[in-house]
Amino acid sequence: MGRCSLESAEMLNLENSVDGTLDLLSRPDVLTCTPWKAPIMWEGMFDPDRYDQVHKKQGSSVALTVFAIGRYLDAYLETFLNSSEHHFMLGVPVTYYVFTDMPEKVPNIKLGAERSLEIIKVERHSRWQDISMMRMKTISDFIDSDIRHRCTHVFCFDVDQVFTGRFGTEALGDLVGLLHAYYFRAPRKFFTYDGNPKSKAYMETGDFYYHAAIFGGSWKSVKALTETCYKNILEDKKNNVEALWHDESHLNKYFWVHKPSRILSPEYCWDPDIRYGRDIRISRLIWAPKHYDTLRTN
Ligand code: 5GW
Ligand code: MN
Repeated sequence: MGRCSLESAEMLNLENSVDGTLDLLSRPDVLTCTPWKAPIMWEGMFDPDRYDQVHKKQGSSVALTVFAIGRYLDAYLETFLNSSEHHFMLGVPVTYYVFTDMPEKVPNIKLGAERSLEIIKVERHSRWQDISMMRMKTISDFIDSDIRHRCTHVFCFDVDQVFTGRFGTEALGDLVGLLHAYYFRAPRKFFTYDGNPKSKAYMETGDFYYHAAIFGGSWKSVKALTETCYKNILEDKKNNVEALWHDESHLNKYFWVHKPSRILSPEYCWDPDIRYGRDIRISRLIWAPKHYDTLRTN
């Protein structure tokens, strides 16, 4: 990873006045801005309290969407939500949207002030690839019918993860992507984009390899992202193709065409099995252990 080519934060595309206070040179070990002048958020670059103050004043509010279908509910949901109560967007109002096929099994979580939880029943798709991909349609529909009336921003999460540090308002932006922990140190030729020209997710090259376990932004931008990805997934189905990494391939294509306005470093979604290195100064969220043998039986 090279240095940011910008001398100071004022040359960034500022989404928010407080972005002008980012210290892009405080992390010479990693890339802190993209060629299109969006910040890449690393520990040490920002003042968390300043971000909280500004977002409180602006009246930002966040929807967190998460799916817990079948065995993933018992395996992960309670730990995910409890840890989120300690670390996710503590400065602003949060609404959890839990999508599940078993509403009665959602655990009772003690929520902080200005935090609430909605449970939405969804059908269970029999193929796991469809469980993952069809999240795009469900989120898109729900932003239209509910979220856009109640929240300024939306963040979409995999459930098989645990918050371990601040995941705060510094992550809020118009269109937000996450650098995949396995690829951020790798050269572009190793990125596993979809390589089949018949798929709508096909791309020859890209900027970064983004991880589909977390994406977010303003409700409008997340609506556009999820709707487009869903339409492209459907088009692929019509043509009898499936992208290499399913929804993640479509997300990567979307971010190639529509550049994120803000990017989260892998500190925001780290796999503790990877060698840490000095570049990872904090893990704000970690991958939970995967039990594919018992969880992926369909
Ligand atoms: C089940 C088997 C194989 C793959 C996914 C599932 C599955 C996913 C499921 O049975 N129930 C479920 O709720 N999911 C949701 O989709 C979870 O929110 C999960 O975090 C997300 C993506 O699936 P993952 O986490 O297994 O995918 P990877 O890319 O993290 O391995
Ligand atoms: Mn996952």
